[in-house]
Amino acid sequence: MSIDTPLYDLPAGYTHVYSGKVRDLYSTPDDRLLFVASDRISAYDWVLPTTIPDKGRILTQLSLWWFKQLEGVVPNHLRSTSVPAAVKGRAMICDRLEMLPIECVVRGYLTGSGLTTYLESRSICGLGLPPGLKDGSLLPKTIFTPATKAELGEHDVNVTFDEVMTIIGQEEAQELKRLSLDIYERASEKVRRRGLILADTKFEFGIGLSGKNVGKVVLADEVLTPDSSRYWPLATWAPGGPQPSYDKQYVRDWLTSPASGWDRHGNTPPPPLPDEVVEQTRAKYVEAYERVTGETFR
Ligand code: Q0Q
Repeated sequence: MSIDTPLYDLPAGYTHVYSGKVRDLYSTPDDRLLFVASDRISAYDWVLPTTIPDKGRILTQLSLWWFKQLEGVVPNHLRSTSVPAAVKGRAMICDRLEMLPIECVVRGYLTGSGLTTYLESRSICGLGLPPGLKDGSLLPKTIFTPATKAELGEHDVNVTFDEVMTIIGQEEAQELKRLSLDIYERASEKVRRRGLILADTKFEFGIGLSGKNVGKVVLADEVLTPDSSRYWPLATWAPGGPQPSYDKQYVRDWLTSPASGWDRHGNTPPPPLPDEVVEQTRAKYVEAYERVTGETFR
């Protein structure tokens, strides 16, 4: 997929702005943004050559469900779901915000890059943590661990809260932290009742440029999806080793099995996924949607 290949057959007036690993952004004829969730899937920092049918639609519907759950808690950038036919169900029309250059990561459990940093320094983003924590450990308290956004393909860089205040100012830094922790706690409690752990998540915020949200901190991007969050089944939670990824474990297991013939530590792109791995992975995304929302995915 070369960068100038049209991704979707959109009407005149929609202009491609940016593509991430699995999401695509367009400007609209009325100068808003069309936020599209593709069926692409990434693993081990690669975008796989095989897509997962309905992944974009499932994750968009989950974001929409969370935006509704968070009404009254935090303003959001969602403007409309009346999108072009080519991206029906997998896209949102969003207000254009002045994006804040901070990845607002909230962690209730220790894993991933947070675990790596903890093992090196027994701290994350300047926040000291007790000794003896393991992969998957519940943290003594939920922590806000911000990062600055990296270029496509690079990893975000952890920063301290003081650095966030220096970058965006004290008032907005404090609001990002307050909102991020509040949203995480509400979501974590809600999904735990459904037998899921929300281990960590990443929010993006911007400043409203018009209308009722002008000057306010506004929740942007996707929200609390399996792409921006780690969800674990509560029943199988066992600190001391890697917890199974709710949605990508089949993909990760196959890619690292002899069956794929792929070396994740090499520089060759991963091979196409077998049909059964695609089907199992789609089913996990549907299951995640239905467990979180309590609604049937249609
Ligand atoms: C904006 N992104 C992320 C992205 C690739 C999204 C710019 N409401 C907004 C948003 C949002 N969301 C953005 N800019 C202004 N107003 C979001 C990183 C990247 C595809 C989709 N980039």
